[in-house]
Amino acid sequence: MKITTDRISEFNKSNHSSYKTELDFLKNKLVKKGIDTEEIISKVADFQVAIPSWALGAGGTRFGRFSYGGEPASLEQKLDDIGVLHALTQSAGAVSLHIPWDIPKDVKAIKEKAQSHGIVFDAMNSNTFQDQPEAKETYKYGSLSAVNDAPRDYAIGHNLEVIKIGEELGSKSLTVWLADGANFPGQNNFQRVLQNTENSLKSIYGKMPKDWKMFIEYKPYEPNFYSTVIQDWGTSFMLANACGERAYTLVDLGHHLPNTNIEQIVATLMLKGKLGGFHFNDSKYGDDDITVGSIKPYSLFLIFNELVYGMENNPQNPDLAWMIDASHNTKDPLEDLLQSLEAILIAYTQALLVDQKALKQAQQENDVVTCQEILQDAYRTDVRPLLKAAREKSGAAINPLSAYRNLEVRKYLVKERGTKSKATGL
Ligand code: PSV
Ligand code: MN
Ligand code: MN
Repeated sequence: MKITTDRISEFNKSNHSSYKTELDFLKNKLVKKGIDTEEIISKVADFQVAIPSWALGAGGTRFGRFSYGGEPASLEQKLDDIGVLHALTQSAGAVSLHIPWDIPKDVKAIKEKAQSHGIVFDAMNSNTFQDQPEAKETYKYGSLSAVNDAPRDYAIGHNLEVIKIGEELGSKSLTVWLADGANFPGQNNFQRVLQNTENSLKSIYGKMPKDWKMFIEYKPYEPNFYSTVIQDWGTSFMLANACGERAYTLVDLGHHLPNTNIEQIVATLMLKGKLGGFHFNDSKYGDDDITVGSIKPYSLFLIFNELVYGMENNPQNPDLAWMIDASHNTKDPLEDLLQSLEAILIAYTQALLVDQKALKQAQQENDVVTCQEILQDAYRTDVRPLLKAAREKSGAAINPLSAYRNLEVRKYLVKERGTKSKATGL
């Protein structure tokens, strides 16, 4: 299904009148505070978030999986779905592929398909947490950390294969997330598995093309429940430093124990120039992978506040690879991704409203109350009219979710692909 610009502008016309009044009201308010609203609108219009190939089907749990109907059954169809998201929002112009779930059969055709939707290939994700049917070695007791050479070399080889596929597609980065760890005390020698992981990552890094980056994810638990080899940002940071300049830590919002101060982690990594990638989602308990901003929107704002500060003040940190990493069972996955994109842009816009100069002064004067007021004033601003303006500026739908429903996209996809099709994913 191709959503044309004509259909979007037609839809926008019918949504125009009320939003313009809201926008004028907000602009007036912000201009009085000395805020350049046009600059904010441009920044928001430029913000691009990659969509992971595994989020386009109804999410999996180990207990069951319920197809939503019309799920993409091939990589081409996944790109078509992202094409729908991008046409509606103009902020989802990238895909993050998972190998082996998305091995392209015809690279040229896949590249053409992506190009036709304005989609580029963001970070490639390797998978050493599942044994594939044809696998020659098992990852049952670890992959890059394994105590036996054979599975370790096999996992290294897989990562190199992923890089090769990524090179053909035009990707420039590899994301490594390891499930490696132990379920019981005594199972692993902590030092040995960490050293093995470092050596393995170094050997992948050494063979990566010189213009590629490596992103190292961390996660405190799951699937292992006693220990995880790359359990926290400190471990990831240390491994990235051991690998070299083009290796970075990747923060996934769901990969923290409850109440961890993620914004402080972000700030620390950016100061050191080592925050490379970012996975958005939300959680109540652990790696719940639910819709961005659905549980802790204020935390999301505080995290964005540090990201914006870092983007403005830390030239030593590279441009970030943004991605949504969510996947769950009950919603239409495309609607869910539209909600996530909305939440990301809302938090970003609110963070752009923070009066950094006034905040610095209040911090300098130890005026704690004013510091808090400044942040909360930005957070409590309903910035949605600015988002709508950004969307209109970039040719997207003013309200992507209602456009999606209005255009009956899902109905069309079910008609085309059937009710039982299933996408690969977690
Ligand atoms: C598993 O926790 C996970 O959600 C990681 O966050 C990865 O980024 C993703 O799977 C894909 O491998
Ligand atoms: Mn992730
Ligand atoms: Mn995860």
